[in-house]
Amino acid sequence: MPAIAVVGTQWGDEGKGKVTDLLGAEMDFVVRYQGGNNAGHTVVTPDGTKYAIHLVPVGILTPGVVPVIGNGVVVDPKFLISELDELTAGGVDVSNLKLSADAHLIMPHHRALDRVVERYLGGARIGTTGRGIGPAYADKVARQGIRVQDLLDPKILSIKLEQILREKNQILVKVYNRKAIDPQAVVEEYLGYAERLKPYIADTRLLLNLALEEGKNVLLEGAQATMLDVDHGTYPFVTSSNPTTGGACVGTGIAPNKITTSIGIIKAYTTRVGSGPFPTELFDEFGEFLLKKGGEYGVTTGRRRRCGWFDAVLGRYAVRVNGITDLFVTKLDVLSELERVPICVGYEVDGERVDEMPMTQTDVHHAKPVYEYHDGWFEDISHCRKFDELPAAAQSYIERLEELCGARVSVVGVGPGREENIIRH
Ligand code: 2SA
Ligand code: GDP
Ligand code: MG
Repeated sequence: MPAIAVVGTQWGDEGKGKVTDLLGAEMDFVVRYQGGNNAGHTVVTPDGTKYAIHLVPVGILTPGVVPVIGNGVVVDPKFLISELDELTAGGVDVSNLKLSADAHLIMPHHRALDRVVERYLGGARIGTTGRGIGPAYADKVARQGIRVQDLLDPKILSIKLEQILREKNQILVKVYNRKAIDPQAVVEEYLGYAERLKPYIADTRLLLNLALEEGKNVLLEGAQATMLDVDHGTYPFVTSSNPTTGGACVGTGIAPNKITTSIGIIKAYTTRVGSGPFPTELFDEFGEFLLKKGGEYGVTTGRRRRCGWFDAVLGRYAVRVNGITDLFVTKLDVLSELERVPICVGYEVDGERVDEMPMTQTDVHHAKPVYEYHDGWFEDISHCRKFDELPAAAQSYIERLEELCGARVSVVGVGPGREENIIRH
């Protein structure tokens, strides 16, 4: 059995958590492959319990599934322990969790630098979650990272940290006027976390490959999304990892030819949290409508999400970049009660019509949406479970998205609950 990737197609918060949870029952392993506790995935279980999951895979909520934190994730150990404690207190069994020995750790200097750099950027800030994600990945690539396995060797941990903080403290104190961080205090703190995390540390690359060889089902759970990808997104207004399907290979050690299904989660409209270009963003009463009706507030930071109409240029781009085989459209229910529903089918860039994502960021910043207008529908569709139960206008809206994006829509979400879906394929 091959591996299945679930990826965000827009700027995140498409409802990946709900979809992963829905698929969880058929999976043996559910794996996070990038990002860290910047993610926020909401799951509403059939008994109405609402979970906000940040660092562990959503699959942890499904009994029998082995949840895995892959090598591509950056792990804040203090946060991980508190998330595990919270889940345990809520009756969730976390004992099966596997944590890659190769995953990098988020250290106190990463959190400090994330916040202070944002403040110094002023109007040019990225709007990060302040969790230390960017600085942790920067150190990983600069070969100055500290990995989960270093928690198992106190001597190495101490040597590495002393060396790294010699430089980072100069930056914190001299450039940003912050307090220096005491390496020995951090070593002690992290060795305490090591005691708690030891039972979970594993060679997840080997574990997952052996599982695939045995015909087990592996779900690769993306966090953030295509347009936040450090290579393929709206750089520099991106996160520091690769949420796209390619990142799932790098972030787990699973080869590309093992991933034969790539499910793209796409909201029936668009949202973005943080700074950066957003061609279909609305600043009028329709933007307010989507914000209120969609409950568009960040799960991690509580920030208000920017809202706009569906962008098919972006959808098509995501289908290509991720090799999406199936689209899962979420939140179609939010669009009920609109007279007409615009779809962005292309952009106008400095007076010129373009149909594909512009090559340069300057052009993306200048892109103005070209809309096609669809008839709306007024019915509450949250009870619909079959495609032909949807109002005709809602059906044709989905069919048009399918046509414009170039991938079939296999599932349509009509509410936040695990059951509130229309399964087509
Ligand atoms: P970072 O912290 O370095 O990853 O921030 C860089 C950019 O990536 C965006 N980003 C996100 N966008 C949407 N959802 C995310 N998760 C949370 C959620 C966000 C929240 O599920 O709601 O609560 O604010 C997420 N994580 C990172 C971020 O906004 C920056 O634009
Ligand atoms: P993720 O980061 O992609 O996992 O998404 P978030 O959990 O941050 O945000 C998605 C929000 O939409 C959550 O509050 C979900 O409960 C909710 N949601 C998911 N699918 C649907 C749907 O089909 N309809 C409605 N109304 N809400 C949904
Ligand atoms: Mg989210």
